[in-house]
Amino acid sequence: MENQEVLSFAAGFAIAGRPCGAEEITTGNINSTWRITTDAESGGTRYILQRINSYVFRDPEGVMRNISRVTAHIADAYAARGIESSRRVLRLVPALDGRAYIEAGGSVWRMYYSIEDAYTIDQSNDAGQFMEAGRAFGEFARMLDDFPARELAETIPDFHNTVKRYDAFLEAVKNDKAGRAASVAEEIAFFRERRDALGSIVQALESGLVPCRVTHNDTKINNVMMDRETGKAICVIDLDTVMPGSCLFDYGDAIRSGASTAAEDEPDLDKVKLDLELFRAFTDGYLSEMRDILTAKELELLPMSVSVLTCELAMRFLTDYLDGDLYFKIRTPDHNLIRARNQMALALDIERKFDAMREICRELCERAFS
Ligand code: GN1
Ligand code: MG
Repeated sequence: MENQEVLSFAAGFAIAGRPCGAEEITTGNINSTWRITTDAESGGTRYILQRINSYVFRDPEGVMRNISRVTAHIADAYAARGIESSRRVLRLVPALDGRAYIEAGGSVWRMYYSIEDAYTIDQSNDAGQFMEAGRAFGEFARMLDDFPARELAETIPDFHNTVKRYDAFLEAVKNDKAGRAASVAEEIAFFRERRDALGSIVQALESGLVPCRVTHNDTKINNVMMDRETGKAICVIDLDTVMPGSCLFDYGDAIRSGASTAAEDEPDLDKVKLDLELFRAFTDGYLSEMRDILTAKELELLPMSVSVLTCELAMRFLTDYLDGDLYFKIRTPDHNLIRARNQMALALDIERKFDAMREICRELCERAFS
């Protein structure tokens, strides 16, 4: 998309001054994002402009309603405690007509104030940093503990419903739209073997064994902004998938994405392992915020959630590969297959380390309650 066009959309928001710079930020797999700068006379202020992917988010209004409510709730909670929150929670820039978004060029666009002097990391081997991420996602959940979760729109219905995702996977195998099923028979078998385990968290949620909470649903470490000066986590970002769900989705997905020794699309599978030190660090940070909130059942299911969420994403990548790459942005024709194999390798290592994970959780829980 031409910068000129992006700038014209940016001008639809109540920003200070004239937007003059648009630089695309290409890290996300779903939405498209630009950093917008206003001209020097008006202070060179920076904003984040995003086009919501309407293939993935069928109800962009619901997405924006959720984000408006959740960010307001967190800002109010900080204000009530006398804490300045402009760098601790995302702030939407209203459109010129007062709405939270604009519709332009066939898409829905929204804008945030940029959080300055902060950065994100795509991957970290630093236990201290990963503990900060755990603390940040834990704090996010804690701040929203008194929010009526069921009032939130389900922005992607059944997002972590692994039972339905398994059915969608079988459907993709059957339809074989891209003619690739025969070439990935081993991968397909992997998920058939894990069918029962895959459904365990969603079944616990549906049967009421674990509570429904506000969940973030994309708890990658790069969705936490770190303060440039202190290195501490300051703000959780990427709120499109905030929905009702289980906190086990968030915890499991955070470990899956952040405690791996390799990037999600590393093709050399020998490099893909679960790092138990990172696992411990995140769990420690998360429990430092959530220890009084989580139920005994949730605590018990922490290790299981890591296994389930890893298999879930592996299966989603393979499903998209079978469908002909409709969902995730790809950079090479086999990108989704590489990602699927990578996450399968991680899932296998998690299975090998399951007892060690359980032991670490037990130890941290004991400490948390002592
Ligand atoms: C997508 O675009 P990004 O990186 O925030 C996906 C997540 C996956 C992730 C894997 C809405 O997130 O569920 O875990 O890719 N988001 C959506 O990299 O499907
Ligand atoms: Mg995301």
